[in-house]
Amino acid sequence: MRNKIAIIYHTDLDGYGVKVVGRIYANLKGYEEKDIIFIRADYYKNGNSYKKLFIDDLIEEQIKCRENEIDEIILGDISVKSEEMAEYLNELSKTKRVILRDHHDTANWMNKYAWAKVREADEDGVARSGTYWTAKELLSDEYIEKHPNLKKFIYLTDKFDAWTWAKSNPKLDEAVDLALLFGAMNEEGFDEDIYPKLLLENEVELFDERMNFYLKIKNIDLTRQTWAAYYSMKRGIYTYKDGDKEIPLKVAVVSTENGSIIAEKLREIFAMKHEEYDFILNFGLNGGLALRCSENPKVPVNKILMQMGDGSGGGHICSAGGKLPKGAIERGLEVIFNGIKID
Ligand SMILES: [Mn+2]
Repeated sequence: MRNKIAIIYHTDLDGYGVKVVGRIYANLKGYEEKDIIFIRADYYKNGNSYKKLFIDDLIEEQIKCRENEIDEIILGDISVKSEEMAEYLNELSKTKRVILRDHHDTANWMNKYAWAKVREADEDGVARSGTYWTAKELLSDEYIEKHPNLKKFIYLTDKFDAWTWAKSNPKLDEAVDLALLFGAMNEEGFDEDIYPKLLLENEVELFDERMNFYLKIKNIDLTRQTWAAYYSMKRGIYTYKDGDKEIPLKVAVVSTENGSIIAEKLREIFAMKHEEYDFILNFGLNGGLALRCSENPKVPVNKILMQMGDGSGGGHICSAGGKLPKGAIERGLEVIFNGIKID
């Protein structure tokens, strides 16, 4: 008899892709919808209460109390934070199917467990997303081929999350559009309007007329926001401490909505204008931080984030995201600006 399955995923588009893939897998394996436990690893509980809910707390709250009812645990695009929680999952993996598929450099330590695979790139060196790795594990190529809309969704999500679109590839504008729509419609909207299309065997347009209208306006606004951010940015020096060594880094500081997309677009503008910065720091309007740098950085931005943020979040060598140090946004900004000398 089938019990329950838990799917644990990140809050962004790639995390949502893990939910989609996990949900399809669960249905194919005969789990009923009511027996799928969806656990969204949201940092904020109850809107903006700022109570940190690390994924470890979520597992503590939602898995431990009913572990006997659960047959399978899928984690994708996200990893646990503590060794203790990893050991707990390792114990569960002896009697249940536990799998973790992530691509964040900061989670590489989890590779010591047989059930966890954390890889940033495939054998050909192509950067890959959490959705891509989870789909590879849970769905057959044959199934994906038979579902053209799902195939396209996985492709676009993968391209977006691995930043392949940022290399000024107009063919991948649709990947950015998908992320913009996700930002506007959220998980609930995608469950209602996008998910049913992914289950069809005939090809249909993923975006309807009203979505296309929104995207047209949103893209114009994004361009305007990007240039506004560029002209109002602060340029300064951030001192990164590596043990006793101090490494001065040239930083461009901006604050925008759509933090990660604009940070990415700014990277292009810098390249276009031949400006050299060691990294771009984008303060989100909700206390989030998005850090970006070009390839082969002096210091990987995921390391800078660990020094600068509250210890949550994580990411990759050239792109990382997290949150300001504990306390009010103003206090957090102060802590960071104390570490930055503005030109
Ligand atoms: Mn991801």
